[in-house]
Amino acid sequence: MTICKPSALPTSWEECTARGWAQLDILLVTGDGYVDHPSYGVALIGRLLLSHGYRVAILPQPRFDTSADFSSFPVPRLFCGITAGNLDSIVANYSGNGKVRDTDAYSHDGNPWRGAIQSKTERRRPDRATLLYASLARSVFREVPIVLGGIEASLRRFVHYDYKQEGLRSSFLTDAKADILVYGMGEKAVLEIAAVCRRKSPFSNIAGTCQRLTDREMSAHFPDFEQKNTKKYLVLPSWEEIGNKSDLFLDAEIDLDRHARACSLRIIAQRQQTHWVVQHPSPPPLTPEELDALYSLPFTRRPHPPEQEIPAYRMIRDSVTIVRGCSGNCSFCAITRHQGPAIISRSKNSILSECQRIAQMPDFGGTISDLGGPTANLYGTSCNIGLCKKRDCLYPKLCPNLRIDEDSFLSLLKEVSKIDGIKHLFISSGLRMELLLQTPRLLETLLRSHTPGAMKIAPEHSDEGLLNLMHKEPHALLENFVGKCREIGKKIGKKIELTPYIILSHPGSMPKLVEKLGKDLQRLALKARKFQDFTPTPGTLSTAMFVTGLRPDTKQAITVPRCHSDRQKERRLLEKYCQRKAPGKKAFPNFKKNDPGKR
Ligand code: B12
Repeated sequence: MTICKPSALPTSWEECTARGWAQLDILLVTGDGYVDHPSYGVALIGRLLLSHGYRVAILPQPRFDTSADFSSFPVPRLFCGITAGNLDSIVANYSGNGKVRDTDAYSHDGNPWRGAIQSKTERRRPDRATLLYASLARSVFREVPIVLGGIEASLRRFVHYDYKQEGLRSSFLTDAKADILVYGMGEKAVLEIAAVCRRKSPFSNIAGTCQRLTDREMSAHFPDFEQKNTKKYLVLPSWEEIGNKSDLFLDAEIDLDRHARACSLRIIAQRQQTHWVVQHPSPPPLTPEELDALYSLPFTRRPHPPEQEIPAYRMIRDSVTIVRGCSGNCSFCAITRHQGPAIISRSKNSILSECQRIAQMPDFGGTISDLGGPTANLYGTSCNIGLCKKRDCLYPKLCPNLRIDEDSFLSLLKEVSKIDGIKHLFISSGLRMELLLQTPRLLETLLRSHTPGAMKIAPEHSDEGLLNLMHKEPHALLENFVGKCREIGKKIGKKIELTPYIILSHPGSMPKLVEKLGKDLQRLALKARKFQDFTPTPGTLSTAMFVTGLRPDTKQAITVPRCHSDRQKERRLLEKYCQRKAPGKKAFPNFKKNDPGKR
């Protein structure tokens, strides 16, 4: 099969003219080094627009003390799109404790600075990059619509918390000189925006977007808004009301979470100073066929310019996304509010052909590093009753209506492993334990052949009260799972390593609970190598708990380790346990042989 050498999207006007372009339709600005790979949001959006005939260029990590990099391009004919990159710029630039990161996985050489790493002169990506890039674009491309998108803008579309600023901020639409904001996965919205710009029509009710409207525009867009029909509108507490009573921030976040889970078609409105920030309903998620088409676009799967060394790229270079969406609804994760709870699985043939393309790349090393997504083993799952409003398929226990298709994942692993040139096939994305306990053949196959070193599991904690606040499965399930894995290990004659991911200092936590966690992990002979301090990132329920000190269900007060010393204390405590040797006592008091944990 001959492969014609695709080329990445142009990143300079010279590269555009080299393609014979006399004009540019769309310029996409990103805070990351540019990698033409489907794991990169801006690359996917750029390729999609190009495949629809638009002339699209990418401006990666422009300087922000001058508009020169923006004006090095002609004024785009349709719009200028802005994203901070694959992560929120504050998450990329600062640790959860607000310390400046001295590495940047999404920049050349992992160097967050434009000059030598020691210079620490100018950052490659500014804080709140979306805002700065939008104002630079506005200053150069005066009449052209500015379109915000990507994880940062998406999760900061309403009043949100900024842990670097240690305070609440209004929507990025309020602060940015921009015309419209694309939230969530942006394929359908960005194509509609391009078509509307081509027709030179005003932006109105585009699914998957947010707009900032004056009172007059509000009544023009929604003549019946004043009747406050709650079936049609969800009106959130306003910026002013939240400013006067911060508890209302939790109410707003609970409403947004419920709305996202239910994939509700209500229009959301939040008053912010003199305007309304309005969220139009989200478009239906992509169909599996549309997702397949997206991943079959001719990505080079390489950085551009090619000489860049981007650490995050190394992690995902030979990884394949097989599923979108997650219905785990963990309180500290923003996926529900961004990718959504609907599970979309790609077809086997589409995944196989992507793996074949990777295996035929000249410098392929023989290893497919991941067949994944937010949660790899939600692949192939579906719902018996179609769609419910709660979409809480995994919590507090597996929903009887969740259909798990063990065979489809097993046959996918088998067929990918048979592809010429593929020596190793790993699953590195998150795996849900309660689902694996329902698929013992898949679990055994993963432990036997598809786990790079230790299997990563995400219990996050062992205290039932905290697990409830985190919306995570009960501790007994971890015991069951570890017991099952060790049983399989004996059967296949392989020492099974499990790496538990742990979150410390989550709202509701306190030192005695870390002690308990340390003891529980010891008893299970699990070494916590990966534990992170809770980071109050925008758009999660846990962040709302962090801000208000209240639990979402009862609004009762909870302890929140906010100050550095409290967070350090938790970390030191668990580190102490991880150093200690595990005591001899019986490890799995609750593990019952051959009991996969009834549902
Ligand atoms: C897979 C994944 C990973 C993978 C790969 C990440 C990657 N792609 O490079 C790995 C495991 C490496 C990873 C690591 C981390 N991750 Co991660 N990750 C994810 C996950 C589950 C999916 C990301 C993904 O592949 N998306 C696919 C791309 C195509 O989607 P996208 O970027 O959202 O782009 C779409 C839209 O945003 C929009 N769009 C994008 N750009 C633009 C531009 C314009 C103009 C427009 C209009 C639209 C638009 O359209 C795109 C296509 O639909 C997300 C959850 C999510 N996104 O919902 C978390 C997530 C991004 N990760 C997160 C975090 C915190 C991390 C880590 C920091 C964790 C840690 N402590 O180490 C690390 C940091 C990365 C690193 N390399 O060091 C957080 C980020 C929180 C935040 N607010 O920034 C998320 C949101 C999960 C969460 N906890 O809430 N991650």
